[in-house]
Amino acid sequence: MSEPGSDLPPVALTIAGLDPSGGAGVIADIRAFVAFGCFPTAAISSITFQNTAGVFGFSHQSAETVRAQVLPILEDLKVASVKTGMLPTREVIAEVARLFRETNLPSPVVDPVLRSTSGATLIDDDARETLVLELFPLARVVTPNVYEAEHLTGLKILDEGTMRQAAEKIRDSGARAVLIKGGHLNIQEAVDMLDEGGRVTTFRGKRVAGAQIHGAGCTLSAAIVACLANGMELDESIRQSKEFVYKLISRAQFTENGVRILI
Ligand code: PXL
Repeated sequence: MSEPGSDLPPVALTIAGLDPSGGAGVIADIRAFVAFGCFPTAAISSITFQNTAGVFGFSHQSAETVRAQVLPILEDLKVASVKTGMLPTREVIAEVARLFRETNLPSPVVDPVLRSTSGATLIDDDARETLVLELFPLARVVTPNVYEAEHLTGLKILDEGTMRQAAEKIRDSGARAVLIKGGHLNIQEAVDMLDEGGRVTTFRGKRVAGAQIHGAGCTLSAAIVACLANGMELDESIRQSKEFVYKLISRAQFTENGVRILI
């Protein structure tokens, strides 16, 4: 007989916000995990009240309720790969960092979520510094989009040169590796840039013209987590995840509010 648990698919964990309308946050993460054959687990950092038109409120979780969600998972399942998404407050960020330091969770993919596609702020102003100081040094890779990279660095990102500078600056603030998701950049291709300890790799893909797509950033980061859980290297995980997101974006559909979502 095989060891208990050894026949399970690779287990992926997301610690992130709930978008009940399904496009972003943990629901998007879980869909990506399942698409890559992972067993999905999730701890909710905040229940948001939103749809693609806007965010109408939140019920943030406390440090205790985040911890109380994560620990029983770890007692039961061997988590192969983890992602953090929306972490709304200083206390939640500090608790998540503590969980990474005190348990055998693998280094997370940290998606530094600052605001929703609809423009709502998803993190307290006084929590950004905690995210950088406490969580970036523990990350396998930090995955900001262009907006987030600009806010984290104070740089204006217009092209691949400024993307590279921003990636280096974020790495200087303590992250081992940084992937800037360039899908929002108004250039011909969808360019993502990985700076891993100073080694820069550029990933190029076709760009689908048009409006921003709710949840695309979460989905890319979650797909990377799933690929890492399957034992792929980081570069290969990014390549496969980009391909996956491109396919989803090319068949995205509009909601009643005229915003595109991945289906
Ligand atoms: O896409 C960023 C994001 C992350 N997490 C939650 C969100 C959003 C965007 O709306 O709602 C919960």
